[in-house]
Amino acid sequence: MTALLEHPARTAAADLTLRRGAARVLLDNWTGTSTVPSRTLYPHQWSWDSAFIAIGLRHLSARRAQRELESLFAAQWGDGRVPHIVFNSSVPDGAYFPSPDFWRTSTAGREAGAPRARETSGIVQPPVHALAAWLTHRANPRESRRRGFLPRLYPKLVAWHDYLLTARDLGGGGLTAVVHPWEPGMDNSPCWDASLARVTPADPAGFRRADLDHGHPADRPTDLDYGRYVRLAVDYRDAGYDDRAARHPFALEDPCVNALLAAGERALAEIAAYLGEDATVHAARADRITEALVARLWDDEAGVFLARDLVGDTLVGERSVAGLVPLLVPGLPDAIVDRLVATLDSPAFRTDRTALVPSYDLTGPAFDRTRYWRGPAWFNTAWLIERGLRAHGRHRHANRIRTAILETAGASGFAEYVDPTTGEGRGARAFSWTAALTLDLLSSGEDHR
Ligand code: 9WN
Repeated sequence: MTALLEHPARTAAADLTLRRGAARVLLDNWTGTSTVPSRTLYPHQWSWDSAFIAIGLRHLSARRAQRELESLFAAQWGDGRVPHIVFNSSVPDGAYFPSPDFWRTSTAGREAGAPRARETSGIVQPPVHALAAWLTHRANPRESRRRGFLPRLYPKLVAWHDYLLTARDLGGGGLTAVVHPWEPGMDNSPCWDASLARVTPADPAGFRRADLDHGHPADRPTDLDYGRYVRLAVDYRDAGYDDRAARHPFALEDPCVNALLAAGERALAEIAAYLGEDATVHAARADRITEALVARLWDDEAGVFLARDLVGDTLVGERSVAGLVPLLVPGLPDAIVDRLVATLDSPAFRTDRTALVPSYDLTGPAFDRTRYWRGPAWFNTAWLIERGLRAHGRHRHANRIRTAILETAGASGFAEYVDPTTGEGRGARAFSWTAALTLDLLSSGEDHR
């Protein structure tokens, strides 16, 4: 295991090299209107990737960061949803699965208000966008004002959160639900195993995975899981992506998604105040989501927030990094913050010794140090936890994670994720959010951002 605390302090020259490397990745992955997560594995625009990318890009070009978010929201649906993928029509269909001819949103999603002139997916990803918009604005308020960035984006962000808190409050408890494992952004987390087991997989002969052309089968989700992802997406599509008509056999409240929504409402309150709009509605919403998060998803014995399976109305007893992300929420009770910090240091996550924060409990029955969201450590979740720790004044822990991100990002060639026990890079390299968040930490230093 990497003993990160024993590493010498970074030098200015090392930081400059890292900054240049991160900038290079973002420049290479820019398409002219947005940034692909990876040139090989993910050749389109992804929703939460774009938000993390904007957070880093703002340090290179505030204008480009604004465009990153604007291009995503240009594909927003009439019902307020922001699709998890916006397809680039010049990329061949076979380059990524599922492709536009699978989702068929411009026809199947018509009633729900899918754009007619753009092809997108029909599901969503975590709402990091209001936070990204506010940080992007703050990077260069003059340029933001000149381009009318926030006045144009604010109503779209409000419609997006409205969709999540109305059409997607499937449990009726004031939280938003995910209806597909791709929605929380942690595709094959063990947290979904029991819920997914209820889903009959689609026939593997009916589709061809493109991810295995670039990713190693030992790192990626299994064929069985893919069959279930396809089944859920096909059924949602056949219900017209209508949340009232769809059956939603997979429906869970995820702590990371809801923490981001609470943090997003806080960011909307800042944006509203800046624009002279009513900020109190957003602050009140943030409070309500925070209360519901604690009431519905906190598990004191587990020491983390857990996902709630809405089909059986039970908490899922698997500890994952998603349950630590609520550290990001400003109004969290102190006792819960203390408990989460203790969990970070416990044998389950060992952030005193591991590289970054493992995506799943190191001592859990499904732990796998290489397979995607079943153990590997990701840079976006580490960045969110670093930010949360700092906001709660836990600077020693925040510094440790910051150091781990900076050390590991450069050494792994800006990997998509790393083996949490060694820090060795896995998945795609030159991965955009890894580069963007590295750049953000280098540019923002250890101060509160
Ligand atoms: C499916 C793009 C996305 C990330 C997700 C990550 C992975 C896609 C895939 O890549 O998901 O959306 O094909 O595996 O799990 O978090 O947004 O980087």
